[in-house]
Amino acid sequence: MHKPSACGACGKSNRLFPFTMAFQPIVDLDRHEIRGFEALVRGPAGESAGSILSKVDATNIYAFDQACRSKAIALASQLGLQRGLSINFLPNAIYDPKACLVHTFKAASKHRFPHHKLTFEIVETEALADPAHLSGIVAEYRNHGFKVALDDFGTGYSSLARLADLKPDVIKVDRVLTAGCDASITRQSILASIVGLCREMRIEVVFEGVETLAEVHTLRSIGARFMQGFYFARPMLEGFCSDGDIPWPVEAPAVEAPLLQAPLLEAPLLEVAVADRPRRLLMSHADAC
Ligand SMILES: [Ca+2]
Repeated sequence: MHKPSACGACGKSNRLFPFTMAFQPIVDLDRHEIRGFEALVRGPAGESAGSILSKVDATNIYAFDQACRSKAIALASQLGLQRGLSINFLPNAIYDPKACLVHTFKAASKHRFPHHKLTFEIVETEALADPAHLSGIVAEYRNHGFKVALDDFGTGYSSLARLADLKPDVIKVDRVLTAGCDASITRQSILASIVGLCREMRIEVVFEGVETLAEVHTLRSIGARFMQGFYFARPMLEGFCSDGDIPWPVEAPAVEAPLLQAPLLEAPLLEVAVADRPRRLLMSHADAC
């Protein structure tokens, strides 16, 4: 990874290409309300993230990453967002936490965006040469009252070791685990253990890439509360959907489970019949509390 020779090099990068943001809701299934929105980069006319990210290289990654954070905050503020805002960032695009994040902090202050409503999602696309560097970034965000999320949990570099090292406020479970979970006992066991683990660690869990009602019901049966995905809403270019736009599933009242006193996997998750899975998994979960 190319590194600038000194902090401030982000401002000397090549002139950036135009881009904007789309916003996809993260929903709260307990309250039937939108928890917040994730800002996703798009072209000015709604072009895909891939078409924009293909223009990012070693000469402009610092400026682009910084501009993304500032753009998301400015746009969300101009659009009158009252809910939370999640912003992706690449830890390798941060050269010096204190110097590189100052523009983000200024953007939040300028737009009077409450720090506690901002969550920064750590996206690791390559191995970090210095894991302590990431810890420094997380610490700097926390010092300013922001939340930190571990993105794409369950894939690549977003591992249990990273969870232990960073102790984020939120983890976002990747679609590789949620996709087809209704038909996979193995996935249900893994997801249930993630829910239990994060409950013990007081970490919020968001399940990404939820696309079907069957996945929603299965995730609810193992105690999932926050979800994101095409089932609920697609990203909206420079706009926000409302609570009334979400197809809230009809379901039994949610169980407010206290912290687990025993490992969730001690519950007989693998012994229940597939046809009876949602009810039995919920009972197993409650029994374990
Ligand atoms: Ca993300």
